[in-house]
Amino acid sequence: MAKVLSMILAGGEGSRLYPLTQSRTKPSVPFGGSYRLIDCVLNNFVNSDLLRIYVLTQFKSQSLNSHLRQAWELNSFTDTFIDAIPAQMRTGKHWYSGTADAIYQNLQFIEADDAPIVCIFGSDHIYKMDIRQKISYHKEKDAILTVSAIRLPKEQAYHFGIIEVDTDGRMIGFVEKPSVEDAKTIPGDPDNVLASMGNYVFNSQELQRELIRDAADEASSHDFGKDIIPHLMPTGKVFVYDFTTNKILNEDGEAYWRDVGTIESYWEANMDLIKSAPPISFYNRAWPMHTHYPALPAANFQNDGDITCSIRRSLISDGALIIGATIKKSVLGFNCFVGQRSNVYKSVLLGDTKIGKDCEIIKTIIDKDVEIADGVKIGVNLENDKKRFTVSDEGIVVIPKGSRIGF
Ligand code: ADQ
Ligand code: ADP
Repeated sequence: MAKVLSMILAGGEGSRLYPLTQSRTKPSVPFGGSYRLIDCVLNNFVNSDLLRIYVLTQFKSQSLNSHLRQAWELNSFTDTFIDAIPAQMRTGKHWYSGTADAIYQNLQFIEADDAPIVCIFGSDHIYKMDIRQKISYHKEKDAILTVSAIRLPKEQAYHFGIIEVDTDGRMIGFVEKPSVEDAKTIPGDPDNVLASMGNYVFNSQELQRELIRDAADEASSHDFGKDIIPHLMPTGKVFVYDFTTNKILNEDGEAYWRDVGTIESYWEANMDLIKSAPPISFYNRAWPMHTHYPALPAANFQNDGDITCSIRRSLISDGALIIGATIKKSVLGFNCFVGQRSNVYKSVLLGDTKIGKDCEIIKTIIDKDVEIADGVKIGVNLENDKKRFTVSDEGIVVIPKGSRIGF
């Protein structure tokens, strides 16, 4: 395998995930009890043995930096690293204007590196990918750029770059976030489109040339989806990697990929983890999911006299103390306390949460450091909740970090 340099775009503001992104950048949003969103892409690289990684940060990056340091620091004598690069205005007094500008402003790290292949991946998707397989495909096709793609329902087209491909895998059409009406569906499959997964394998030389050209183009928005892909496509050397062909060691099953850009999709992706047959599994020991585990005792469940503790189909992280409460179809992050007779259902607790006695918490996302007094009901009367909290169109209540409710 040729030498590979990887750049992770981790500067996303994540405005549609507000208020979870009120105090932190999107890749740092906790997920699945023990993880943060960025852990998926980092595990993909680490498990693919690709250990030369720059993580480009910008907005509200403190908790992301802290997580990278605690979970992803590489100490080795070899040429491997996972280094955060904060936005430093290296090319002028402005922040990153688009994803291509984020890479352009750090071009010196690519120029200084002798890796012929550069991977550029987003950081806010839930999936597992053996990236080596994508790089092999890229080389087989003699591509200059390879874009990963997945089939999605046509109704979602406006969130994604929509691709047309020929029988050889060559990209022959690309429109960034078209309207649903304008999106080209897959031939013979009028209900679905082929969407870009926002991750790219480039030949380093061509990438450098293209970024320098794009930076000088005043009409460009300096974005991979809007500018770089459409500009490179006519060369005939942009190829499309079919994610469904990617196989992870010891696994078969459907390819799972979720963009968790909205409160609804974030909640759904958490719920996916606790289905009786989860569409993505973090249990494969040949593909471990690394993260930072704080020094906490194992989860503890206790009855209180006649009041039984009932946990059903839930993920509960370390440090939990659940006394005489019912937790069903929920995901609990580190250090959660739930008191007697409380009922937590279809909810996602990000951690450091304290729920008192006799509470009813339904379909609610509770950010970190939240304390809820005895007897509080959330998610039961949505009209009432809307006066106090963010409630998504689909009826998911979100409690912001640090809230104290009912005191
Ligand atoms: P979007 O997801 O809308 O579309 P974008 O918001 O630009 O693209 O984010 C891409 C990645 O870059 C994310 O991981 C984000 O966190 C990060 N990012 C965004 N702005 C950044 C900045 N200024 N600095 C550093 N990092 C930044 C893209 C593609 C579509 C594709 C979807 C798939 O443009 O074609 O379909 O991803 O989700
Ligand atoms: P998140 O809500 O994203 O999980 P954390 O609460 O874990 O964020 O904070 C991550 C890091 O941010 C901490 O390890 C600490 O270094 C820093 N941090 C958090 N809150 C503060 C604060 N009030 N003052 C200074 N640093 C803080």
